[in-house]
Amino acid sequence: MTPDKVAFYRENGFIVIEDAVDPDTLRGLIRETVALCRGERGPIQGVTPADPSESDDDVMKRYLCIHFPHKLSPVMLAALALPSIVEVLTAIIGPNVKCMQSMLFIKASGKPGQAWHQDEYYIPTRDRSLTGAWIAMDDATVENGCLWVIPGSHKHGILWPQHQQRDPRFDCAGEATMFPYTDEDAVPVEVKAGSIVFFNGYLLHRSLPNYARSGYRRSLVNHYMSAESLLPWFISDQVHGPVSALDYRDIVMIAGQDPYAWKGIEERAAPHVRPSGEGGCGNIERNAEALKYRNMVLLEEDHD
Ligand SMILES: O=C(O)CCC(=O)C(=O)O
Repeated sequence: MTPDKVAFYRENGFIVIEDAVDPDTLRGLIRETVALCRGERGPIQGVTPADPSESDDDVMKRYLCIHFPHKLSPVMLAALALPSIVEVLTAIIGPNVKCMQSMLFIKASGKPGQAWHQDEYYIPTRDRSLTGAWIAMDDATVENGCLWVIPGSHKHGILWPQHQQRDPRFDCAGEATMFPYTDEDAVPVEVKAGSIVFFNGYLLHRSLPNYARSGYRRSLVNHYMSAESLLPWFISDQVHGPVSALDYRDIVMIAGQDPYAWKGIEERAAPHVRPSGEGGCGNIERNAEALKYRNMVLLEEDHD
């Protein structure tokens, strides 16, 4: 990470580092993706263990995204702290860095994208250190549903209100609204397999469906922040005690010292499949309490 790369990141809110993952590691991540989807690494809420007669393709096509794969897979756990990731994050966050989340996108042909959003909306670091590392396991293209970002949109430091959208191009996650940009301000982030896209938690970004006729757009996305800051994070509609609510401690240190090591580590997040929306977004209504907590409003059918 040269000073001009850091400056580019600060200005634009993202940076692509090419060849950040070596081919062996990449092959290992792809093998592990298959094993997780087959249910071979342990139970994942929403994953049906595969029958030996089912092909890897048939099994991977079932899932859009698995949250917290590092909880079950030592390979995904090791990928949180790849040398290239540590180098970049210590340059843009600081010497002490913790990870609180991983997400494994499989996104087979035909699977939806995710609407405009800011990751800080979901993971409230509030110290503006939240950084995603989006590891491309396949070449990511406009056709197969790469990331799109609005360069510089992180600079406002504003969390734009989210509403629940029902656009069939997107999964069930909410959509940011009221921001002063249009789709024309967005740029696609097409990258080769083995590249990592680092992006700021306030950066507006989205992805479109995988429109390719076949294949996947697999990526492992990990989230990090400064270890000095507390993380008052509720996950979904789970209810936690007062101490947990003040500081989410289901973390993995990837660089430096943990100033709060004395608190220990808690098991809070469980691996689960993200609802893709293809069978409807029934979870949205079920999670009404969680939506209320996040001040998210359900979009009325006749809403413009
Ligand atoms: O990879 C995608 O399709 C969406 C990823 C994303 O928006 C995120 O990691 O916040």
